[in-house]
Amino acid sequence: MSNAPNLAAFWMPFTANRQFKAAPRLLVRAEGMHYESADGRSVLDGTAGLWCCNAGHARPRIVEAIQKQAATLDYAPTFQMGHPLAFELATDLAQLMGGDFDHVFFTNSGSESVDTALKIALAYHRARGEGQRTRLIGRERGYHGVGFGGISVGGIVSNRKTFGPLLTGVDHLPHTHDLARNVFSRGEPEWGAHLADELERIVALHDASTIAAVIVEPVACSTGVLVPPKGYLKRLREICDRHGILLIFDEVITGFGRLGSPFAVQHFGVTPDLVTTAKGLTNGTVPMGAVFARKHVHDAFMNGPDHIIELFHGYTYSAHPLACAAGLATLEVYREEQLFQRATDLTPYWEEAIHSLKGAPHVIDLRNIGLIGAIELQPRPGEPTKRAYETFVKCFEAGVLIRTTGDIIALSPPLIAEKADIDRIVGTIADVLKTVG
Ligand code: PXG
Repeated sequence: MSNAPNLAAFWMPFTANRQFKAAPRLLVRAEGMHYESADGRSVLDGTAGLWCCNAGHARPRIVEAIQKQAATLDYAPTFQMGHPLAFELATDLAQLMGGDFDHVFFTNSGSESVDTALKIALAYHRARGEGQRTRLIGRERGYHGVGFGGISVGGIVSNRKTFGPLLTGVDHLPHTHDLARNVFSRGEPEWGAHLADELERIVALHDASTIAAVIVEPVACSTGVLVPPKGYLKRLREICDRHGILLIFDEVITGFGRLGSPFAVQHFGVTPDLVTTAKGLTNGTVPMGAVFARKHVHDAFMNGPDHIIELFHGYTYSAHPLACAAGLATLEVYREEQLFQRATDLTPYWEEAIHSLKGAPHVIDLRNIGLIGAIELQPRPGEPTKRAYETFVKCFEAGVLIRTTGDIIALSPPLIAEKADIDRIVGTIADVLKTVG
């Protein structure tokens, strides 16, 4: 590469910087289902970027909306000021979520959405005279972004162990992964609903009067796709109800059609009190997150004198005009192309394709839900992650972008994928696994 940039200055996130810079993988263009690499190769996107480009790349309607907005109103404050697109987008989102999720708080990322939801939960109880409810309950192997709130309730050891004591007053549910019982599950596994009852044990330990909220990903994706056991989420909801605890669904990945429904809320038929989102909200084009609050949560804040700010929280870029324009255009594309329905229609084909890898070298489990798939590999003895990483590099060289976490391959193609794209993603992985030691 003659025009290769100097790679030194960019301290890359969640990356082995020295390894990457010794053999970089640069993307220079994207359209539809494909990236183009710096060396001019077409790379099929098996991961929708980082689980965010649900409508595929460079969609003209979204591109044009961002361009037009940048030239019309580049920035406007939303503290004691406003601009129309923010209200329009919030209205559209509330409608898409349905139920009594009547209010939307804008952020700029999933991590900020999580922090916002946790703060709303604490402030909600205080506003109702239950300010002693300060405990937050997360789950082992959960990923809720990288803010101090998110890593505190999160359960990914590497993301936590380096950063000190984190938030105090946090406890964790057990994760739901059990290969001995649920190996090669299709959709929701049969075994494990009773793991929700661990919340009763946590309540008994701390007393319900000290617990503000439980936060879980409906499907735990970043940790390697842990699909909730049948009935598990419903049970969590029942226990939260019994004890006056708020339930937060972190839908940063499951939102916007990944499971075929607009949100996991509809897919599982379980209604939490708050929902965090980001990623697919703008199809990954402009950073934006949104927290959905049900009426009772929002209304608990609307009690004091009118001139008093109800929630001392927000970001310079909450409801940024470019993000709002991108969000509105994204929702139009989802609607007009019926992409959530498309994801539903593709799910059986996707499931068969993923499970066709049964018997492939190193594969110890396959699991799927909606347009999400996971291929768990046997780690190399004494060298965890290396087998999956090698698979990732070889797939990229063969023109397919996959994502790995530990020794698990996680797949989440854009919802515009064709069956032939699915065949290519899975076929490339099958071929590569034969060559990986
Ligand atoms: N919650 C969940 C459930 C997420 O998946 C976040 C919060 C944080 O979002 P931001 O926008 O702050 O990154 C996420 C992000 C991966 C991967 O490869 C997953 C995420 C981000 C980057 C990579 O699994 N999820």
